[in-house]
Amino acid sequence: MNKKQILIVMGSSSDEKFMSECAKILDSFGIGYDMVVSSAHRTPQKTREIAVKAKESGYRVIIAGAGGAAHLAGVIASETVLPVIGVPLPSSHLSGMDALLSTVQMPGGIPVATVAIGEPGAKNAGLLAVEILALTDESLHKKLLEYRHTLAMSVEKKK
Ligand code: RP5
Repeated sequence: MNKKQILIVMGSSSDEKFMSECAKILDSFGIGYDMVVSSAHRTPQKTREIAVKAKESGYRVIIAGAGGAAHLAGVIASETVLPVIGVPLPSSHLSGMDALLSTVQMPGGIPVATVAIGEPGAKNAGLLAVEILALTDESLHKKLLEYRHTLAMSVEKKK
């Protein structure tokens, strides 16, 4: 059984500069993950297989980041009932508004938890995935509370 609980999928290797923020968060919480490149448009069969096999591979949450006409998160969500978090990326001339609308506007029945555009979204996708895992992991829950405390302290120091 795969011990890596999170699967990060990116539409292109050019998305890594954004999605690395997600990986940093998972690293900081000691969560195992795999990061793969697969496109909803350029490699649709591969994307479908990844989504179909994700549960039996041991993943518990999928994070999908893509730019432009970003169907990656929605396509993956259509093939699995694992929670899917979509990260719209600003890789096009429309600065991510296209990806935001493509990712967030899912029809009723197939949810994608869509976060903010770009690096903050990638970071929050990682944190949201940790929060989902923490529902059944008390030590992870405590680490999240510590993270929030540290965050609040860093804001106070900047006053
Ligand atoms: C999307 O098109 C990818 O997710 C990426 O954000 C964008 C551009 O991809 P490249 O042309 O840089 O490979 O599918």
